[in-house]
Amino acid sequence: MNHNGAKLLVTLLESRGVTMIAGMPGGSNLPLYDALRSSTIRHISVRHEQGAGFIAEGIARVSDLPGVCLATSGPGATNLLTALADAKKDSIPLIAITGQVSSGLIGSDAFQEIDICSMAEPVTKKQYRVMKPEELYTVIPDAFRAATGQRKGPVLIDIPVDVQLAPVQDGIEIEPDRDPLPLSPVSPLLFEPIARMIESSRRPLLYIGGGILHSSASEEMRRFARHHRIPVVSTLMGLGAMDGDDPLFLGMLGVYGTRTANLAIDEADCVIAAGVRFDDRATGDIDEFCRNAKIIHIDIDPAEINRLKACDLSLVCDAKEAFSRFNEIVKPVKRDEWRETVRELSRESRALRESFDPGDPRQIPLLVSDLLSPEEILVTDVGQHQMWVAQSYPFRRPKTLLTSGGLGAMGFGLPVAIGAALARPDRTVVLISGDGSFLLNLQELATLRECEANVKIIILNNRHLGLVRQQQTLFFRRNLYASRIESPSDFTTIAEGFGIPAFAVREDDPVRPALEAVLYEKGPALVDVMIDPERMVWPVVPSGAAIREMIEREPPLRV
Ligand SMILES: Cc1ncc(C[n+]2csc(CCOP(=O)(O)OP(=O)(O)O)c2C)c(N)n1
Repeated sequence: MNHNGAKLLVTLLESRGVTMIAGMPGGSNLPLYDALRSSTIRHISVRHEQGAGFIAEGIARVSDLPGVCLATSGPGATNLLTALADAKKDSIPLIAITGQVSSGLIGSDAFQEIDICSMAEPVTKKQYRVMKPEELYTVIPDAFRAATGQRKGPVLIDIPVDVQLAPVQDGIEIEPDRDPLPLSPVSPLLFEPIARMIESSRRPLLYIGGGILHSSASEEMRRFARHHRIPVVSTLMGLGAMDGDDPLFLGMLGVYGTRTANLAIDEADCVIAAGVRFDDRATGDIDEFCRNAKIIHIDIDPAEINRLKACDLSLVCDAKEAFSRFNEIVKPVKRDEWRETVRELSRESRALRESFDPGDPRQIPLLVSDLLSPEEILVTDVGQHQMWVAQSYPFRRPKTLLTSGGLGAMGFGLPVAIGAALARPDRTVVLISGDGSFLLNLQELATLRECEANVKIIILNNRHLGLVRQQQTLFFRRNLYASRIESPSDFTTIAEGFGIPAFAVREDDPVRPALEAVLYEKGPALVDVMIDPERMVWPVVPSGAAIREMIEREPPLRV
């Protein structure tokens, strides 16, 4: 008998390849901190547990390992919930460890006692309450399998403080690291009808999402699209899977999608939907979505098939395997008319990028892309800036965009950028945020300074909750209420207060020199760029409308 539950947990995490944990100590997890002190795992001290959850997500989003975060019971644990929900919606592997009050006090409404397992139930794949330290021998491998298996996601492990302190018998073998359970092989016969459907279509189109990135299927999917000259549209989560500069790529579809993507999918007669969930942000009115097309749905999660939209053929399969197979069996077909239509749309989408006027906020992501190599990582927060980035930044490589797709959580940006930069010190990580979102986890500037992660922050500052202002303008008779930031914050002074070098760009100042200063500065830096608050995200699809019914500019005000 030579160690306790806490030491055992840390040893098991080390054995799974965990090198970093983000967290904050408190009464119910102090034995874990005691054990971490002498471990090889680097601890990242956050200023708010939501930051810990998002830092862990940042680590997971750029690596193949789950991110790990740690909080105390009660408020520490509840502060993790937003990040867990975010990870669940975007299928990000995350292991959240929470301390719990002593097992004898559970159920007594003790100080900082919260039933976090019940609270986390809808936002995690699995929850574990560990009541004996020896259970960790099975809980930890199971938790890693659940987080990384098939459709990835978050899990929660709750450990009462007395279980962390309880002595552990030596001599139990640590289960060697195992890959998640492999999917049962897909019968080759199932690919055939899909291949025939694609071959017989006149206007096929690929509708791709985050699933392509999760299964590292970009290369196979790109080969398939190029070989058959099939155009590609992407969800927000799928950006980077197809090369943003490829003439076959028609952009992001959906409510804030590009005109070209929305028109193309409306015209297609066969839509190959791969690694997507038919999210309402992508589909608009789901009944009208793909109205002219047969739908082939490929997804690793059987629960997604026919969940929101009935398909004609489906395949429950890893996307990499699916496209490898299609690359072997789908025969090329001549489709001259469709090729011409796609060429036109592609020309239009290119021309659009070149026609931005100087005050167009989409110029800024474009400028950033000029200054960065395609491998660098871009993180966004949530709002207009997120949509401008998605519409204009030509993501060329997989996993170079990190964004809160499913949950749309403001405050995601800074901590996720920190996690990504810690996991990929070889990359530059650029955060494009809004002045509203940035304030939600601003305290993590202290973490950024402390861990010296290479994060460059660009705030597109419109002195508004811009996307809210846009909706109030378009759909609430311009009744702007609570969307104007009445006392704008001085972000350069704030950043400097945290020890981060900062620059400001006024509305008519040139942006490029400041961007260069920030991007080429060694270590973290921030630039606060003033933009015109009147700018909108165009096109936009009104709530409930079909995505072809885009509003392409502001309609006259009807009072
Ligand atoms: C945590 C959270 N609260 C509220 C919202 C609703 N919301 C969506 S976008 C937005 C405004 C974002 O403002 P800002 O970050 O300044 O970005 P902008 O739209 O101006 O680019 C709000 C309040 C949200 N997505 N997340």
